[in-house]
Amino acid sequence: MPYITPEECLSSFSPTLPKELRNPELLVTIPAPTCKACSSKTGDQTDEITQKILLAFPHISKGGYVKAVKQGSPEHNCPLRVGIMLSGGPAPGGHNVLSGLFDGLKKIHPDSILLGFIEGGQGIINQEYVAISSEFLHSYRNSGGFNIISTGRQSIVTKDNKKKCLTAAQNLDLDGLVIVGGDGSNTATAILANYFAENNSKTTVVGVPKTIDGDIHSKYLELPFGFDSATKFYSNLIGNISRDALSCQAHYHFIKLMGRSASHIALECAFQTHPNMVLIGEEIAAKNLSLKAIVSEICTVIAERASIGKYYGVVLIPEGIIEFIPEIKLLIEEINSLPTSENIENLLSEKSQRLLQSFPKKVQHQLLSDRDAHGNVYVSKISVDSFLIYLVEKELRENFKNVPFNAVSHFLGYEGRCCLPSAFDNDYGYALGVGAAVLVKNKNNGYLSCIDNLMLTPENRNFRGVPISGMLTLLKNASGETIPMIKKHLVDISSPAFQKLELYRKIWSLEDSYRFPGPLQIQYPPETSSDTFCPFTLLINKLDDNYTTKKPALNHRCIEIPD
Ligand code: FBP
Repeated sequence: MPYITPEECLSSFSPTLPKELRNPELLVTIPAPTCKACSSKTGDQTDEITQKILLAFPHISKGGYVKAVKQGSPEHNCPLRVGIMLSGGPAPGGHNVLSGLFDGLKKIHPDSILLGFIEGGQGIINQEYVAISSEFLHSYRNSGGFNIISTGRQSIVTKDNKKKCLTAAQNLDLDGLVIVGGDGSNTATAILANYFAENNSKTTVVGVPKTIDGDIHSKYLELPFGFDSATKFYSNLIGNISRDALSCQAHYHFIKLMGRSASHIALECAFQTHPNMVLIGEEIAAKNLSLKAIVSEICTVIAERASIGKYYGVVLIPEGIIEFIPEIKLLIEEINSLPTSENIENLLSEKSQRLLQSFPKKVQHQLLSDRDAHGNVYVSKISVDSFLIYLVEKELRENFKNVPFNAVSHFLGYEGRCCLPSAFDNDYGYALGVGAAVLVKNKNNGYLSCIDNLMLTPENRNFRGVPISGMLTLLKNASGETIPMIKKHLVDISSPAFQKLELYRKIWSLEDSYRFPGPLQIQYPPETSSDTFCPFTLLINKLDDNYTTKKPALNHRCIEIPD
């Protein structure tokens, strides 16, 4: 077999579009007929939150879900000028969002122009951009990362920055602005869309759902792009580590997995690799498990394994877990409420001071000194993996008759969010990009490009435009103000996926049922079937009819009626 270079491999992959999105030049968006609540959105919605959101977003709250049908005639299409910005952490599949948007716009009219804003929000505020050409795009197609135009976390919705974005859109004569991001960025998409409309701007603002964390979810939005590749990439590494654990039989591997808050990544990687233990933040919160209880549970498994001659194992730990542990959550809230100062520990309550002093010096420092962009404790920087090792060692020494324990810590993070995209994310990202072009063409301001039925093969999936205003709810922001925001979608512990984990966990803890998924591939495996290419958690939840009909849209207020 001839050797194929990675570059040849990337350029040989040609994304498959859903049938519904082929010929974007002919597509018009029409209301998707199944959503009763959305079609009468301004009329009969009485709940207080909805009313407040309607009031806050009067210019973008009137439309319901849309789908695309072939009705237009290409000769009436005008060239479109569209800007795109990438926001927040990178996610595999992002370059294909740009590719899909570019190709979609060119099909709508060959003279359409795509401008890529450099470094996310900063680029639009400062009007720094690059005009995307076919040649420029070529080497980025199907590749990972966001390096084509890079990304940033600059807010675009402060009073000043909204104005600057509007000026940029006017100066550059934009018909559309596409924002690729997660819960925070898409909240910003809605705010900007409303602001642009209020100021009679011709620019249609649309969003694309992204984040490896998997924590943005709505009706017709089963997953953001990036989650599938990152979890497959991490699972390959976890499989390798498990193989080493089994080979040497000498170490416990504590593996911290990226994912700011929700534990979706850990849950999916557990199904992919069958570790001996996996902690789920949402479960800890629901069961109100203290740090002591968590440590004691881990020690019990280690002692049980030791009793059958096993002194090794694999433990998965979501990086966001720290915020779900009740007493640490309170401590963090207390630290966040205090102004940053040198002697902040002296300002804490006595209980919090005692708790803090029981932690290793490194963790104390991380809690007190590392702050994120909002001035809050930088939760994702805390080395929860070595912290747990420290506590487990101590507990085994003091209460488990000194069971032998030799641990190694790992952090799987940045390398996964910029890995090679899976075929799933390359198809998905490309379709989301074409969908965004269709939404701009049809002036669906404040909409999110969504692809539904992700467990089907790519050609059979469905395109939907989802009004972002319908995804908003009232939440407290970092400064304690209650404002409309998209709520992070957490692991639902009543979901079939979590129930399945509960069932298998006991077996995995003692038996070594490790799974070794191997390296991530850009092509689908031969004999493609959905159970080999789409995330297991999605598949398990979707296959349970009861669950999907009862909980079609967590956090979403729209009620669907059958056709
Ligand atoms: P997004 O939600 O912006 O996609 O970011 C995801 C993420 O990769 C998290 O998993 C992680 O906690 C965080 O970004 C790390 O952020 P930073 O780039 O600031 O270190």
